[in-house]
Amino acid sequence: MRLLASLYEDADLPDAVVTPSGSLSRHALLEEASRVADRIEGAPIIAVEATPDLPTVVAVTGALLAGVPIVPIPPDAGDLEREHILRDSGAAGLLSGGHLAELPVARKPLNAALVLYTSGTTGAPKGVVISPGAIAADLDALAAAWQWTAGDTLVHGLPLYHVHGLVLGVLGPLRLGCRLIHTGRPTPQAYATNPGSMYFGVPTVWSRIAGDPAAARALAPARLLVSGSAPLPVPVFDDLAALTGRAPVERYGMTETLITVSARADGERRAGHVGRPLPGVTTRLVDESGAPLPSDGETIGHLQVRGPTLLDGYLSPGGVRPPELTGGWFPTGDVATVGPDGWHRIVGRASTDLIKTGGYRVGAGEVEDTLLLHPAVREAAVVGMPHPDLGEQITAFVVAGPVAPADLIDFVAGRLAVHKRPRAVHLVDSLPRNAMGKVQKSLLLAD
Ligand code: MLC
Ligand code: AMP
Repeated sequence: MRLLASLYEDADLPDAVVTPSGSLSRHALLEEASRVADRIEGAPIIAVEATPDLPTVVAVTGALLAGVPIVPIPPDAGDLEREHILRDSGAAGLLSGGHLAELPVARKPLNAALVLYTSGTTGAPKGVVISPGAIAADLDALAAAWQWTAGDTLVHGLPLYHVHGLVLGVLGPLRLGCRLIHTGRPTPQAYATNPGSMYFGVPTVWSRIAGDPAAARALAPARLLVSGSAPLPVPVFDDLAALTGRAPVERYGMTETLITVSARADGERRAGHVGRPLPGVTTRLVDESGAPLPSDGETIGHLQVRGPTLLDGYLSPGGVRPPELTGGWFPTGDVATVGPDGWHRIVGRASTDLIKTGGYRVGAGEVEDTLLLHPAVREAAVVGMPHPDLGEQITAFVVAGPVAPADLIDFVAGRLAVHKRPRAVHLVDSLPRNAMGKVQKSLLLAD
């Protein structure tokens, strides 16, 4: 079955994709996307300016029709991040608002659907290469778990350059044939005023909705409120359940594996837990040496996943570098418990250098490297401080000459995607270091 199966159905669907600036029927989307496909046919890879709007949906659909891999660019990406993604991906062109700009760089043809740039603990973001088969397997597994059908209307306002908003939030509806209402931004007001049967959000979105009881109550008619991309605080789970009469469905995943674990539409929803593996996915816990640990609901271990939704690899100058798997197992970098009943609880991340803020993954190293480009900055250490709204708040400790914290925040916001800016900068005389000279981030987190 083709990835965007619903587009090939004879029946038109009015308002198949609705956005604040306009909507398209299924046939109109196919027509517009086919025009894009004709223009980019044969390109090895194409960048898309991923504004949360119709032109992005048309561009992504067109590229998939043409079999051309897409690299989405965060629309607010600063020059450093934008240039890195365009250069590293070797994109042959940039589709932006319906226009195609040709780019000088290009690479060998690549057999993939998406290349999503995502942060590691150090260095610049890497391009994760995702196949059409992995996406199809993931969407079909989610359709089964959530009883997600053509009869649904999905509402969300998530960004269109990550797995959550793009793969689940756009390719999901286009594969399964359900309506999509994209609200532009994921505000409580926008969710409350757009009726749907399913809503997607990151915990920050759900926390803001739970903090606006009238907006939360407006979601009561929905079938499914789905939370993912970061831990959903138990009080937010409880408030949503009380206000909407429906406990949220939590699911867990990452760019490299797509969504792998979820609660079921027709099953239990358990606060603080993300459910059981999707059909076709298996998981296990291992210790530091890689030895398997028991699924007793108490033992905490490193979570590994195996299945058809895994990445093909990381984009490299020569092609695609396969991930380092042990017997097919992908190390998620998350620390979890698994109960005898298969329910997973994500305890945290193994590294303090991967921050989750507002559902966005941000590598401390990338922010530190950017701060160090500022002429006044001599040393920088970045951590994710616990934060009631964002989950974690990017916080920088900086040794610098005379400079205002606000200037350093703007400096990062202008070079990377805006959400990677520190929200707090503390100017300090020195950073706590151990005998080896390594910054002791646990001491900064304890401040
Ligand atoms: C603020 N702004 C600045 C600025 N400070 N601009 C320039 N310089 C500065 N110093 C502007 C921003 O550009 C933006 O403008 C506005 O201020 C608000 O930005 P913000 O403060 O960052 O928004 P915030 O309210 O914090 O956003 C919360 C949020 C957002 C929840 C809406 O974090 C979000 O969309 N998160 C979703 C992340 C996500 O989709 N993750 C999925 C990853 S996939 P303007 O113009 O925009 O108003 C994954 C796999 C899985 O994890 O399991 O799903
Ligand atoms: P990303 O690569 O942006 O897709 O981020 C993936 C990471 O988000 C995972 O490794 C987890 O740390 C985190 N994550 C995703 N979903 C959940 C969830 N439901 N609960 C807790 N953490 C989550």
